[in-house]
Amino acid sequence: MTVTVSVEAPLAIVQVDNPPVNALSHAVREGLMNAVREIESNDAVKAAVLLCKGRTFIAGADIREFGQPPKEPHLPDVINAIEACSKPWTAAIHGTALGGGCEVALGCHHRVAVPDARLGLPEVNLGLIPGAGGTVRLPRVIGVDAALDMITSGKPVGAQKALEMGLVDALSGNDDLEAFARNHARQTIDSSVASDRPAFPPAEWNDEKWEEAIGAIRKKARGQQSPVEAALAVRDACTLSLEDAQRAERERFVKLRDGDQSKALRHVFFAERQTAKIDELKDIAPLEIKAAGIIGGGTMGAGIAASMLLAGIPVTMVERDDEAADAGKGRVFKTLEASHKRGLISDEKLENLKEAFTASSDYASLADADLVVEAVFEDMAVKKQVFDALEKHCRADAILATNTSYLDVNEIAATAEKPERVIGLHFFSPAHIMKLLEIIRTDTVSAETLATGFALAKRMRKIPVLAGVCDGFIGNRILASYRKQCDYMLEDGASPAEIDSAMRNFGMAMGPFEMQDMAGLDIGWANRKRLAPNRDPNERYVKIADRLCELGRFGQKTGKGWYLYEEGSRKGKPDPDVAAIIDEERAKAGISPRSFTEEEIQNRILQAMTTEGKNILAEGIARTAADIDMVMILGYGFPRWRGGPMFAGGVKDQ
Ligand code: T1G
Ligand code: NAD
Repeated sequence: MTVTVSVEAPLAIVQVDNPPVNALSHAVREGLMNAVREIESNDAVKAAVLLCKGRTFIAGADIREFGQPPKEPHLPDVINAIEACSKPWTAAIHGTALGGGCEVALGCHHRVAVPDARLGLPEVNLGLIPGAGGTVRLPRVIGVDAALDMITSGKPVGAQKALEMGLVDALSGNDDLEAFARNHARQTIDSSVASDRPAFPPAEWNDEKWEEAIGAIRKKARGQQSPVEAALAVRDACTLSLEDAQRAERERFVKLRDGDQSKALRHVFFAERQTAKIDELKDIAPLEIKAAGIIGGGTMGAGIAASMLLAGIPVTMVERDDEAADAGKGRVFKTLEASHKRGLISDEKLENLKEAFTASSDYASLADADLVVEAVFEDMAVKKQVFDALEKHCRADAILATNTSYLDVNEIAATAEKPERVIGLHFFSPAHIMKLLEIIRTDTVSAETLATGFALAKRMRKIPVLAGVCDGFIGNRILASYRKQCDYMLEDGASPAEIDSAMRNFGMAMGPFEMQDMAGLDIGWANRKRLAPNRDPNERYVKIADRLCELGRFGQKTGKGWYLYEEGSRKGKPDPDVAAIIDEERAKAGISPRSFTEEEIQNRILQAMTTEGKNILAEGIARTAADIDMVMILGYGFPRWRGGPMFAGGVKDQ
């Protein structure tokens, strides 16, 4: 039974048991509605406790049901019935009371929680809004400002903060939630437990304040509808009757649920959880990573080291010489100190992490490392030298990984005496923040090595995506394909600013030219030079980017790239010198420039991504279209609410 009621007069204990997260499936909704009827009709029952078995309180509606015709009882009706019950209900919360779970708790008359519980309304992350009274009840419980922030950001709050906000009435101990909730419920029988609530509706929230708040939310949403709809629903809660506000909320919810953005975001929710489910690895035991090594303390080496330290893995860094080792250590410590400054780690934790890190130029210091990642120059000869040194100094069973962006990992593995332990671990910059990790499988890698890569990703709270060996793996290969389209449109008549603006309006975090200026034009230049000997002479080649690189215009780091960066400003300005170079190249190619619409720019780029993605799938470089979507969303700023280039391009896995 997914919902049971046990009467222990004067209490009734209502228990939900629907693994894995007690989602509000049809059976749960029906069970709760029956529980209300049973409690209402039993005179011996004076109060109720609602608790859940397993690891969490109700974590929301069952997202898997959204594609199917909704079945009664609908959640709003269940919650209204709980709230209308003449006997007070106390919700006993552990784990994560999210979405519909938080709304059920809000329908209860009282809420208690364990200290490490979290409560939230994350529906906006699924392209939805709370659809069962959350936008109407939450502002009445914690006030409009706090409710607006929780609902439009989708961010949960911890139990202590929830207590301070008035969202929960009391905190139990870590292990006595049920007993604590029973006792709290008994106290509610004579309604001796009162909850003070903020004045509602709040006088200060006038039309002007709403306009300002909604405008700010719309700007931040960058084209996603749900945060704006959520804000409008909260405004309805303040301006309409309770009944009308609930009706309006439901209408907004249904419209969003059946819309493209929510379908895309629900696709991403499940896609994110499938990338690590590799059938061939499910029975393979990964190697335990007790200590790691990093070769190279530059941008990536330092970022990966910091990310590993934050995941509790001690790190030994090796650089070319002691001076470079010190510089690498400085970058690692600077990253850890930044996390400390933002309150993510305590003073003590910061010291412990620093003690778990050493840097030197001595490869012998890697003798105990279980896994080593090299992040040295993107140069095959240098990487091969490093792997030679690793084979000499590391344990025979240590895993040797390369962070190369483009180079052939099979070629690197072929130099190793034990190629089965060589793998690609392609982190993204900044490595301690970006969640994407492309795990590159060579022709010779062992299942244990692969399984260890996935276990490392989970421990570092990264989203791993399995990729085969090719130029650029999945993400950089798709990036190269749509950058070509950008260069063609540039030479045909578009400007960098027009293309960047079109892609920002598409929902990308940054346009392709702004992105190059941030990452550095030299990386792409080095790749074009590397690929030049094998380039198809019949393929159109645009020289504009090379012209800029030949002038040393590498982007923000040189103050000039596609744009001009005055005195350290990160916001670039169009540069007439770049326009002149573009005009020269058009003239050489005999091109009369034409204009491009924003839609044409967006379609050309999306189509390039989807086409390259199909090639990557056909070649077996990626397992699924959903994996490709996750790479482009997590690594390249593709808007989540469009589902990824494959989903947006109509390519779905069977
Ligand atoms: N519905 C269906 N399946 C769900 C689910 C849900 N709400 N939440 C999780 N799962 C599955 C998930 O796919 C995975 O399955 C397994 O549970 C473990 O999840 C009316 C309309 C709760 C914090 O957005 O945030 O309520 O892969 O790997 O890391 O207004 O799951 O094992 O087969 O993520 O410990 C609102 C979504 C819904 C919460 C647990 N609720 N879930 O994290 O485990 S909309 C949410 C989460 C709604 C109301 C509206 C997390 C978690 P499988 P997991 P975890
Ligand atoms: P970087 O130039 O910032 O750092 C490279 C470091 O390697 C330098 O500190 C250098 O001193 C050190 N090094 C060189 N040879 C060495 C050797 N023999 N032994 C020990 N240390 C040595 O480069 P980066 O941006 O950190 O890139 C490193 C690798 O990561 C490259 O393969 C690059 O393609 C890849 N990568 C870079 C990014 C990025 O955005 N920068 C993203 C993903 C992957």
